[in-house]
Amino acid sequence: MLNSTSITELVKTIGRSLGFQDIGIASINLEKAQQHLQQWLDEGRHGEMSYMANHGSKRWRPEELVEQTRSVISVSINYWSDRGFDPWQLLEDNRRGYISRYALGRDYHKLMRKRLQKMAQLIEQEIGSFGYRVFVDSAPVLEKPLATQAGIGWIGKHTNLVNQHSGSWFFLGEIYTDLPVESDVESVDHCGTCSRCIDICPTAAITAPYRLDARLCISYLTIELKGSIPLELRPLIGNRIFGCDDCQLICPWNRFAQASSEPDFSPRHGLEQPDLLELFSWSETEFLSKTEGMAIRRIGHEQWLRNIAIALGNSSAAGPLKEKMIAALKLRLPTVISSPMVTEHIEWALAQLDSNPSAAH
Ligand code: B12
Ligand code: SF4
Repeated sequence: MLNSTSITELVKTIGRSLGFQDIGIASINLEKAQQHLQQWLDEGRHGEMSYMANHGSKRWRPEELVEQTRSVISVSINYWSDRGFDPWQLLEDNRRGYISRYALGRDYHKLMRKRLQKMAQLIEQEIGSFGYRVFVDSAPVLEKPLATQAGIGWIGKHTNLVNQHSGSWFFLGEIYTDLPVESDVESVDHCGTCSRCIDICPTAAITAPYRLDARLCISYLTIELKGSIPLELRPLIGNRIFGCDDCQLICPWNRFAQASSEPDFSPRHGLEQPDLLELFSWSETEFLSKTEGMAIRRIGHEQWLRNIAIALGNSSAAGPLKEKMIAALKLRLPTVISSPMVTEHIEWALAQLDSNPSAAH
């Protein structure tokens, strides 16, 4: 058996050969993160994401989630690529919707899980059998604190993990192991006095540095929230129809973002600057087939229509475009009458367009 340092080197070499950008070893003491998580839950900031409160101490005690765990291999994979246009302009576009960058390509969960599995097998080939389990997002795992402890980056004021050399456009994944390997040095916070993410957030969801009220975050509202979106937040959502990137787009560290080399993360079906009316016209069958293999599919057709209705209602389109939007919204009413939730959002959008002074009849 190799010694601890050699295993660490081996793990990193194998990880890099599989296309992970950063690989580190985390210690499994998550006491500080547990306190913050507990406070966040006590304040109800997780909203309807009840899974964040379930599973008890398994989330902060890796050895309770997977017995015998002694260390965690944490990895990151970049998903960013230049869209070839200014995202801020798209956010102001009356006709188009904004889908967050992470969701434009193939759903990362499957891709990363498979690759982590492969990584563990390759390590086994070199050092012999060991105990492990791989995770990406779905299990009760504190991915960001683990990645910080593995030296991959620090939790920024917007609460995303930031890396000094590559910014924050990356996903995280883990291998829980029973290997007795030494941990990497924990990353240091480099946010300094910058508060651009806090200032830019459309809904003031970052209530203080490092503190996010998920109930206000557009990512939560458009993806996680299943029911009606609170009335007072709808105008602030603008044309963001799936997730939100504003706090990352403004972050100075993303000047260093490296384009992803994963063809699977390339944008699909022209969804990087989609036409709202076209998306709104998709039948459920079209929605399911066009979003196959993508994270967007998880929200289902009803939530999809709900989100686009809000974007249409927020458009300041005038003249024929406004008329087309009104017609499209009205056309949907009889067909979605079985969904009071969507109907209510369409009625809200029609009222918004009607009261919009810049939009002439
Ligand atoms: C729940 C969740 C959400 C929720 C809540 C987000 C959140 N900040 O918790 C919602 C739906 C809003 C969300 C949105 C997004 N998410 Co998300 N989400 C998660 C999930 C499942 C759990 C995160 C968690 O543990 N939250 C618990 C709270 C307590 O943690 P926290 O807010 O980060 O707070 C930490 C610190 O800020 C600090 N802290 C808290 N309070 C205080 C107070 C003080 C004084 C101090 C100093 C520190 C401090 O300690 C806390 C614990 O470490 C993870 C996957 C996973 N299993 O880890 C993905 C994950 C975090 N999401 C991810 C992504 C990509 C996103 C989006 C960018 C998607 C998008 N474009 O729309 C947005 C980003 C929004 C944002 N600004 O964070 C990636 C992030 C990758 C990265 N580079 O960081 C993850 C890691 C998934 C993955 N496998 O890649 N997400
Ligand atoms: S993702 Fe958008 S809404 Fe959520 S904290 Fe960042 S800027 Fe605010």
